[in-house]
Amino acid sequence: MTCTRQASDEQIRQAAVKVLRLNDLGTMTTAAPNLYPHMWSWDAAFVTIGLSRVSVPRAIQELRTLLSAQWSTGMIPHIVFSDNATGYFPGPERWGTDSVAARPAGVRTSGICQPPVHAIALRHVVDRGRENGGSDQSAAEAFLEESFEQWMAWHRWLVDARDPDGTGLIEIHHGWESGFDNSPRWDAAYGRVRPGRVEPFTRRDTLHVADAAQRPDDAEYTKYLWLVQQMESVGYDDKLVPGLVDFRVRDVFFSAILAASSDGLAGLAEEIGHSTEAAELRRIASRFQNGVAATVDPVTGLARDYDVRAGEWISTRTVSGFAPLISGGEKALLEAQRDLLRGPEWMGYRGLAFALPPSTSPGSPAFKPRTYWRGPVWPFLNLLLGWASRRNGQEELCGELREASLCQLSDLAFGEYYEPFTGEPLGSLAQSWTAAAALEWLA
Ligand code: 9YW
Repeated sequence: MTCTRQASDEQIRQAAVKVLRLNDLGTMTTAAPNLYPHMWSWDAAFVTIGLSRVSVPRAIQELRTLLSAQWSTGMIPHIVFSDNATGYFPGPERWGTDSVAARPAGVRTSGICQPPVHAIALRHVVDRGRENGGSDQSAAEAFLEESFEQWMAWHRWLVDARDPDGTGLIEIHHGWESGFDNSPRWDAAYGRVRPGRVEPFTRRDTLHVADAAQRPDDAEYTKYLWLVQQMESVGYDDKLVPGLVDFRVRDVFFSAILAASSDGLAGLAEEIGHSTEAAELRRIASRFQNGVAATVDPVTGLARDYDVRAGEWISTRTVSGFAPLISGGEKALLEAQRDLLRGPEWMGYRGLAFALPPSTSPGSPAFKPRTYWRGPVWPFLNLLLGWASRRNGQEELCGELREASLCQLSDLAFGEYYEPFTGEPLGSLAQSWTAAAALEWLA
């Protein structure tokens, strides 16, 4: 598919830098100007990747701010609240985390986590530092030394608290932990959630988008808050939550990211002489890589999540089915996945505005082209797929994702997500991780 860009590389670069500047509060970049006025954990990792192309010290600061919110358990919370805590619902009061002892003093956070993309971002920071040399290099290398144990604690917490039985898959307790909030992946699991009495609430997300129908509906939102209430009732205690929470799913995409990040962190560990930790991280990487590979549906070729409470595989056709491309694995599996991704159900679906994978396959009955995680294309995910395909030696796929992404992002809107067939930017505009993805693609 050929595509005509609406702006030059330099115009895209300048506009993307402007978005990151606009959303920069000094020591944290908000995920979006109005809709998300705080730091989100996995957004921060992508933002770091983009920032490292502009300023290595500022990129380091982003990760440092995130780490300042790490709980003593090792968990990195999914939201680090800025002082403007009123700008988003649910804020820290609703999360009830102020009384949790594991939370570091002076930082307000949510009580759950998001996919661990951070070590991949750290690798980018170190590489950019070394390319630039001088003070960038020394700052990046010093940060690696200084922060290493904290990343290690994060990966160990995930393994111990979220996969105590050694399945090779990470268990999540809220759709928000997946980062794919209302994806049809979670419909059956949410279908079994029966909320008790939920404290009254007023949403704010629907105030900031043109069309509320693009967002999760109120019934979905009530369930999201019910799960928060359940976890909050036991102070987010890792030992107690699994026994009481109504949502327990092994998330294949999250697990794949843990595999990829652990492998990346192992490489960094070796470079600074932490060989014991490097070996531990390689074991984690291979355990989760195997866990991911074992979920692949022999009929569809897509990886699957597993609903722990129902004892069922989840076979909805979403982009998370390409988890093996992220975790890495055997050549035959990676080739089959690549072919599927490029095929007629995904990047090659007839009529797409850009040859980029929709979050849910348009061939799936669950597909909704304008609704959040139910169909739209998410640009940051394409960057992650591109990064992984290059690591996998699949240069051609990476090139195709790059070309189509830059064409999409040349509208300079930096949408949160895009309608797959019209190419219309939806959700928030000037979304930070979308701008960051553009900067990295341009490099
Ligand atoms: C919410 C910030 C976050 C992302 C999630 C995405 C959305 C909204 O926005 O969540 O209210 O939590 O689903 O992946 O981190 O960009």
